[in-house]
Amino acid sequence: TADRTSWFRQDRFGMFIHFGAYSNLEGEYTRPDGTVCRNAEWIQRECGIPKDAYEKQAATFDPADFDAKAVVAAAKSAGMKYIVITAKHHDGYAMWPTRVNSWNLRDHSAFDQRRDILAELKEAADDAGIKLGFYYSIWDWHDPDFPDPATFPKYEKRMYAQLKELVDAYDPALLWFDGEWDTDRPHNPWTAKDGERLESYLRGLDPELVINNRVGKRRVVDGDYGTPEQEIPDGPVDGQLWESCMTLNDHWGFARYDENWKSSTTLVRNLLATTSRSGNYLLNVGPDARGRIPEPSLNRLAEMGSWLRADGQG
Ligand code: FUL
Repeated sequence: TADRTSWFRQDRFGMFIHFGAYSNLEGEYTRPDGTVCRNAEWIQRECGIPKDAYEKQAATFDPADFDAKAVVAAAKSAGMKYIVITAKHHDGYAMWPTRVNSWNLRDHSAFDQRRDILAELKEAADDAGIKLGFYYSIWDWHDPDFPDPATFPKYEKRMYAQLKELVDAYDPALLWFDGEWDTDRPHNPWTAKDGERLESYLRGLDPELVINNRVGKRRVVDGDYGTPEQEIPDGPVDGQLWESCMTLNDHWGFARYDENWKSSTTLVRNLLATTSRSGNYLLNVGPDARGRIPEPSLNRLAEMGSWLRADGQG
């Protein structure tokens, strides 16, 4: 662990990116009866969008303005050293041209089929000396074999195949799992054993991978580090590495109505509180339907960076 996590312990400050088919709705779903339901990356489930309606809207997703260089520049401007982007969130939609199914940005969108935003991000990140990692949700609302323990192994096989694609094609520095928790409707069959098996599979593919604890059941033995969410703990728990992830406003995915931005003073204070307690800070941006990081987010990142540089820490 000591070796593979040395960059992670050093780098301290990263950018989280929540971007997926939900971004296309920009946080608002208009039901057939005209009423509007608001949410962000959970919109499909929380607003009860039928599967075919969600698929239909995803087919119009065209993030033509996604600019990997600009994203990396924004991260750099803040003093961030690594980026973790949602390769697949709970809706199961893959943001790279997976060969496992057609529920992905190349095969189910209005986006330029020649483009691959994860490849673009990897190249831009490499050029800038920034590490790239992927968020991957175990919980999957789209795969029909997910919820049923009897068919779960079929889903698991596809999940392993997708993760191998990600590791082989983009050589990520980190994998950020999520959706391992117990859920009802449908029940989440993921067990601690499943987590151990997946983790050792991934270690076999690439021993250098840094992996968060949600690969298993968030026990100290699961993965390399703990993942407090929207909070800054007092310090390490059981001597474990940790990374606090946090939103800039009140949502992870883009929500056009959410103006509740944290001030850059608060953000700098959070960053310092986290790092002074030996944690990492993973601060989130949610690009809009066109793939653009919102202006208020860009401004805050730049302000954080100029504060850090003026203080001689950048
Ligand atoms: C949570 C997810 O359910 C949220 O949508 C978000 O991705 C957050 C970072 O993790 O558990």
